[in-house]
Amino acid sequence: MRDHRRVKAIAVALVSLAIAAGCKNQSQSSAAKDASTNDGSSKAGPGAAFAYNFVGTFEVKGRQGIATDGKVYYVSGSKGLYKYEKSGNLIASNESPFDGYPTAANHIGGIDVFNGEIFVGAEHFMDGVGKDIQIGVHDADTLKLKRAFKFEPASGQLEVSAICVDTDKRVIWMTSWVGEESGRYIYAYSLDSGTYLRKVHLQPPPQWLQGIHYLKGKLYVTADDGTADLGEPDNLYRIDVTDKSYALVTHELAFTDVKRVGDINQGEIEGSAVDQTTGELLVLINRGSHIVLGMPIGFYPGYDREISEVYRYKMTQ
Ligand SMILES: [Ca+2]
Ligand SMILES: [Ca+2]
Repeated sequence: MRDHRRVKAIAVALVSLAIAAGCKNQSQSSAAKDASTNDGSSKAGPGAAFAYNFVGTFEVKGRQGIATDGKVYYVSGSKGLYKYEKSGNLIASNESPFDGYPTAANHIGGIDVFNGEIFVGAEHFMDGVGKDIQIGVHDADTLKLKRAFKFEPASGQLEVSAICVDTDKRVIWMTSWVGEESGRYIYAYSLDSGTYLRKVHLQPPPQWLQGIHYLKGKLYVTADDGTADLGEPDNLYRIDVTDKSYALVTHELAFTDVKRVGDINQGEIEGSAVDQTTGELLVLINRGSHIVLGMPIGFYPGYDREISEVYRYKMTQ
């Protein structure tokens, strides 16, 4: 209880500071909205391909995935697709994204965009288990479904948490969040035919994958492997994928600078993408909801709702 009051007091103090500093966020209702201890402390691992410098954040509606073609941002919620101008204005949404799916779906994990089409990792998700995984291909203008590919159950994949397109080899990659295979494998499909190609064994396997993106021959995954209540950061890893059945995993970035109210890290990592026109890493992070084993059990002190934000990091080599 004492902690609760202390956190609230810190939040109120932060809001007062923000207003005193001429911050333009006075219309925002939640104290948590203005809370920020982002100190730029996120650090790349010793074997990282890039250095990452925090640029800023913008709030979005969806809590799952982020993608960009360099012109606009696309965001997925569990049951919605959204399109944003880079200034942050919402310009299109589709809150009936499962219309036309050949098999019933009720959950979207991540997304990617390539050549005017959005690639959606969709499934029927119930009680922590996914089934009927599908790759939905949506029109990037209308956000509506154009076609869908079924997954291959023999792959062993139990869920789809994220998806990306290797635009060079024309391969779609998916991650899973559920089951013993979560993090142990990523799953490959043909971009053109939707045919299942193979799964790749990650060494070592990162825990609880939530995002995947492709950049210049490498894959990158976000892992919800930090326990927020213990102040542990979530992480980004690089996968040096080849034609072999396994691929080595290297630590890229620890997200130690996620915004917070008080001392507790309330952030939970989701999808990732790279804006190749700006050289920025984009990572969707939710905060405020207290999540245990994937289930929201209420809000952290200082929050009355969950806030979904995209963090931007300038990448340099
Ligand atoms: Ca997710
Ligand atoms: Ca976490």
